[in-house]
Amino acid sequence: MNNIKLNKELILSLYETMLKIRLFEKTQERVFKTEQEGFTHVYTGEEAIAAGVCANLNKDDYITSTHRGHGHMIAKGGNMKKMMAELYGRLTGYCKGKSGSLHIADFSIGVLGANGIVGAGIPIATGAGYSIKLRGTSQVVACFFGDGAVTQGTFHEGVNMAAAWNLPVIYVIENNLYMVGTKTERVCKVCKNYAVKAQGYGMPGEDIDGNDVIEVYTATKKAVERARSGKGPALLNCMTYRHSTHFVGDLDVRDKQEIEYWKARDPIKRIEEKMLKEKIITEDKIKSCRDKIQGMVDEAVEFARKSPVPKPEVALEDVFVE
Ligand SMILES: Cc1ncc(C[n+]2csc(CCOP(=O)(O)OP(=O)(O)O)c2C)c(N)n1
Ligand SMILES: [Mg+2]
Repeated sequence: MNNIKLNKELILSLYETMLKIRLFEKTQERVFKTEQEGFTHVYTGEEAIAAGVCANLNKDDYITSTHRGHGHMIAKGGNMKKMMAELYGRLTGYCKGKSGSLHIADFSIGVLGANGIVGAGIPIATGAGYSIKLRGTSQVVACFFGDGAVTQGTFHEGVNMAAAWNLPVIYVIENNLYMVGTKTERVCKVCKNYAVKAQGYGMPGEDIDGNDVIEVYTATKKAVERARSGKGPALLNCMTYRHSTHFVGDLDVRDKQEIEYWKARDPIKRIEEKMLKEKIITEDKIKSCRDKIQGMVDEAVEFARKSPVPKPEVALEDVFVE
């Protein structure tokens, strides 16, 4: 765990964000298995990345997300009731129940959308960066994507343009070593140190421990300050691991020992241990924090369950913009 000193309030708020993501998804997984509501790809094990990155962003900064996007949405300030209702396919959901997990967006807090197409968020983030430059504001964009997306053409096109035009975009690789069941090392030689790619585009890049929320926060802070001051983009390669299968209900092809190795490095367990050691928190406070957040998630489930299902006649509404 990184030894950089952050203030107590900031560490506690990073912890709460991670817990919100964890408990939202753990609850949703249970709901899916018992009520068959909401097909999802969960982020469990990777929470430190969304929490550490988004803690550096303002409400009007943008993010682009992925198929594994609940963590990004929650960390950027998304509404858990509207998210849960969307997963339940209800009218009160973020997209009136028409999108499910894969297309949730909230432009009012800068979330330009989850995305079912691997790598598709990268050029969208570059475009948002260009709009910031044209409008002359000090906003930034955080662009989340997986290690698999780095091998897509959209990565080269999007990152190269942002570097050439000094656009304020932080490209954040959530490097969980896999793309579905394929180990990324089978298709890319530098996948464990993707920061080397940044040099080729002419931007700073850093390989970091993505399970250490303080390290993620600190590396992002540097990149965001640089981007806000007009110096252009940066690439952060965050090493992490997903605890669950690729999607909820999928088979796991990964080695059991490897899974155990990474579970022992769970980002939430690590920050709890650090906070206990440094007397930032007590065991009682951890419990009350968990209870409080679980209560919020349970309310979101109740809200979703009680919400109406959209009528078939509205299926084609909101599909096209005039
Ligand atoms: C362009 C495209 N190709 C293939 C897929 C099928 N697919 C969905 S998720 C995924 C793996 C993506 O791996 P990565 O980017 O590392 O994200 P992770 O699932 O590991 O978070 C693939 C191949 C897709 N959705 N889009
Ligand atoms: Mg991956």
